[in-house]
Amino acid sequence: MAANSKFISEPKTAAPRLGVDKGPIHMVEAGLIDQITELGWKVKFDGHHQFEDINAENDPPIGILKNPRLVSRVCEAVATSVGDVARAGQLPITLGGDHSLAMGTISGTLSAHPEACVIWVDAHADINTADSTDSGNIHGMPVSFLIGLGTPVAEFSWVKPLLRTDRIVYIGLRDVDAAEKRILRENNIKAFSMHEVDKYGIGKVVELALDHVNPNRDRPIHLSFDVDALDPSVAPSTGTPVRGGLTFREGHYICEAISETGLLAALDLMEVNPSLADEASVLQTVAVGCSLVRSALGQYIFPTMK
Ligand code: Z70
Ligand code: MN
Ligand code: MN
Ligand code: MN
Repeated sequence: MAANSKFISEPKTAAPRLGVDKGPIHMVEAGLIDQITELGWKVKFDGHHQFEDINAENDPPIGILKNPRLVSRVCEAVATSVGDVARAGQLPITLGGDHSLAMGTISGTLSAHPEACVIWVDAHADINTADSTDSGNIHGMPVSFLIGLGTPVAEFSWVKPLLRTDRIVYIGLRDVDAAEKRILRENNIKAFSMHEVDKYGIGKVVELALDHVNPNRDRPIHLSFDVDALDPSVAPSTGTPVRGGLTFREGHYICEAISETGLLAALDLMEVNPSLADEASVLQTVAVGCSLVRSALGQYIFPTMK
């Protein structure tokens, strides 16, 4: 790792389903900061991003996009924070929260590391455009904004289309809208769905994913991990659980393998939603979220192995 220092930002956005903004604080209260300090990192905790002046009354839909001003303002603030931290040679970690936040985190990463690639681990492709979305949920759209697909939305004009279609790769997909499948195909965007995870095994899938976006293993990596990529039996407390997901080990393997490259430049751990389940499920999901972050930060490396 370039710098033995990191930054945790803990943004709140208004997801259409309330509660996803409470995920981050649960992970911090579960001891995540101490846990990564224990791994040898120097941690700076930035706290929450809150915009309580924007509410349902003054944030009506734009087209069918829900909570557009709130999502845009939070993401823009997160882009600035993540960009500043990344430019300082540190590793920004963003805990969410709604996955729309990745518009901010990836914008920040690319402002600091234009050559960076993105590994997007998710049950969903989150690549609907303003034209193709059926739900109006912006968490189903961040990738299209980052690439610059579809009709531009003025509210999000600060998002620069800096992400190249050959610098993002998906792992874990299994709930992709028909319009999204078309977008992926037309733009030649590489995706390893659960079908490929079953067929090749997670070790091969991560290797192929890295070969695609990072053939020489020289580009900084932004890992955007939606906890709903994991099977609901592993991570039940999330907004849109979809059965048939990654096992506990497959999820951790992805984080470990990326850690092992030494190229991790930014990490998102998103969609932990403690309001959606019983207490045991919340504790389990929060614990898994913390564990994934630790794996991405090198927990698996035993001194005798290096
Ligand atoms: C669906 C849509 C979804 C979560 C994305 C999005 C589904 N394709 N769920 N992220 N948590 O509404 O565009
Ligand atoms: Mn969401
Ligand atoms: Mn997502
Ligand atoms: Mn998802």
